Amino acid sequence: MTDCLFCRIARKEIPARIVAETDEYLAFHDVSPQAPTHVLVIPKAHVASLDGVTDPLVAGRVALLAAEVARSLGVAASGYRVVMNTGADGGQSVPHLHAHLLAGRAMQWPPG
Ligand code: DGP
Repeated sequence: MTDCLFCRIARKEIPARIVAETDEYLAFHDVSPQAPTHVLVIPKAHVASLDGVTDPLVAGRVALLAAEVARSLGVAASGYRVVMNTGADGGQSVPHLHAHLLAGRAMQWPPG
């Protein structure tokens, strides 16, 4: 999708601090970190949210790339949270599927 913010990051039209990349997926630091480690994982192909995902591989690849990034950044042993905000009530502000990898501090529950 031409004007989508994360599509533009995927095409390298907007700079981002990339931490991992494959042909089809990208992981980059969130511009507004909510934890000492806050990375976003996206498919490069546009899909608006988890609600629009039809291929289970897409959700699986996003989740497993988040786990791989957690290991590569050295936060897997202490633990982390992976979140996909979905839709308005889910708190999603960017309509391109993304998983938040949050780590580096103890997370609270319920998340609010
Ligand atoms: P959500 O609210 O779940 O849709 O999360 C969107 C996240 O995207 C939010 O944590 C801030 C982040 N974000 C927004 N604009 C940019 C940007 O231009 N660059 C980067 N790296 N992150 C962004």
